[in-house]
Order: sequence, then C-alpha cells, then structure tokens
Amino acid sequence: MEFWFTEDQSANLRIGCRILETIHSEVTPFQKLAVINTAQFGRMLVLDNVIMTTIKDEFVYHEMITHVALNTHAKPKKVLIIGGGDGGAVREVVKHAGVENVVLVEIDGRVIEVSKKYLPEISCALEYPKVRVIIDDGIKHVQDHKNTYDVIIIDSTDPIGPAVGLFSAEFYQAVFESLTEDGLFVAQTESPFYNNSLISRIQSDVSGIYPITRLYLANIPTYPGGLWSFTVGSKKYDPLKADTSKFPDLQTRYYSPSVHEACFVLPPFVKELVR
Ligand code: SPD
Repeated sequence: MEFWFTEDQSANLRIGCRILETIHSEVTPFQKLAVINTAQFGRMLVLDNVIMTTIKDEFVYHEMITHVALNTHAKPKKVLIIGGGDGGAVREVVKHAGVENVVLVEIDGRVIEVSKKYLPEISCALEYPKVRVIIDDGIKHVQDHKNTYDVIIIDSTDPIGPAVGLFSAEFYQAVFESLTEDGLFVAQTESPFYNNSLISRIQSDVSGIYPITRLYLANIPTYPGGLWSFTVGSKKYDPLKADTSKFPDLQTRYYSPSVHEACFVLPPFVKELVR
C-alpha cells in the first residue's frame, strides 16, 4: 500500500509526497497540525494541510529569513520572531554572537511543543538562555512593544486564516513603531509565480512606510513554485550596501556573503512586481 500527502499549492496545482508514516496529528485551537515522515524530505511539519518545513530543505528558508536581515543591521541586539514556532529561525538567530535577546511570539503553543518533540534538529535552540518564548498574538505584541527591537522577523504561515493580519499595511506600520530608530524587519512574502499581486501590494505598502524596501529570493523545493520571496523594510540600513567582507563566519549551508549579494538580483518578471 502507498500513502500520499497532497498540498493544493494553487487552485490548479498539487504537490504529492509519499508518506512513510504519520508521526503525529491533532487539531489545536488554531489549526490542524501534523508531523509526517516523507520518503523524499524526511519529517515534515504540516499546518492546515500546507507544508511548513521539512528536515531536508528547512535550512534554506531558516537561513535566508534570518541572516540577510541580521547581517544588514550594524549591531542587532534585540530580535523578535513572530510565528516560527518550529524554532528554525531561532536556531539561526542565536548563531549571531552579538544578539543578546531573542523573543519568539507564536500564537499556537502546540506548534512549539510538537516541534520540540518530533523536530529536535530544528527546534534545538528554543531552550537557550537568551531565548524567550511567548505564546501570544504577534500583532498585539508589536502594538504593546514600541521602540524595542533592532530586527523583527516575520516567519508566518500563508496569508489565510490567522496569518492574514501579518500581511497588512497596518501591521507593517505597527512593526515600524516596534523597531528601534535604525531597525529593520524581514517577512516571508510567498511565491512570485502564484502570489504576484500580493508581492506587489506588500512592496507598495512597505515602501509607503519604510525609507528602504527590498525583495530577495531563495529556492525552497517544498514551497509552491520552488522560488520564494522575502521582503525587507528598513529605517536606515540597506541590505544591498552591507559590507559582506565584514560578515561573521557562520556555519550555514545555503546562505553566504556571496548569496547575500546574489539573492537581491531579481529576474525581470519579479522586478516588475516591485516597481
Ligand atoms: N507555503 C508555506 C509557507 C510557510 C512559511 N513559513 C514556514 C514556517 C517555517 N518556520
């Protein structure tokens, strides 16, 4: 017998992964949550039938959503991660020795507990002394913490259900107010193939609030289209002007100083989205 997990990656496209076993499955107060073992990507975290991360390709996403922003800021000390309950972004942030405090605000505590149990390679830094985990609404958290964080990382699910507000202009304004005077944020902003109008709208919203707005790309095999976008909104530091020769020597498998430069080179069809 063969068992397959399928995700509708667009209205007209499905990705299928052969399942070796279902490790965990539950319905939390917020969503359906599962960890499955797949033949191609190993253990996979799935929320509401959408692939969040897998043991085999998670490094691309988690390195790219963290190091670009952290290396752009001259001295990031206080870092906030919104979402990201699997802990992958936290694991990358703590590689930066200068970071003093990492606050993770995740709305669904079950994502954290299940990731700790079944995805230890990803969640391994959640218990570090400099990491504080808060189970709360990220929107409320930024509204309640003005002028607090040097870098804010928005590691959200797709813009449906509880995450819709994390893609709004009001939220980007609240993030602006939660950042220190030279702070910057980065958010995962979906697929240039399937979410092109969303990306254009975000670019327009963010550039109406932040002096510097940049889009960059990474290749993530399990996300729709494989090509994935991230948006930076910055008050002072431009990721394109960062001195890559001074970057810390990080243990990474996808991100590097050269990739930092290269990821901002956009194919013409993506450039059109950010005009
Ligand atoms: N289409 C899935 C996009 C999910 C992005 N966030 C994943 C969270 C991993 N830490």
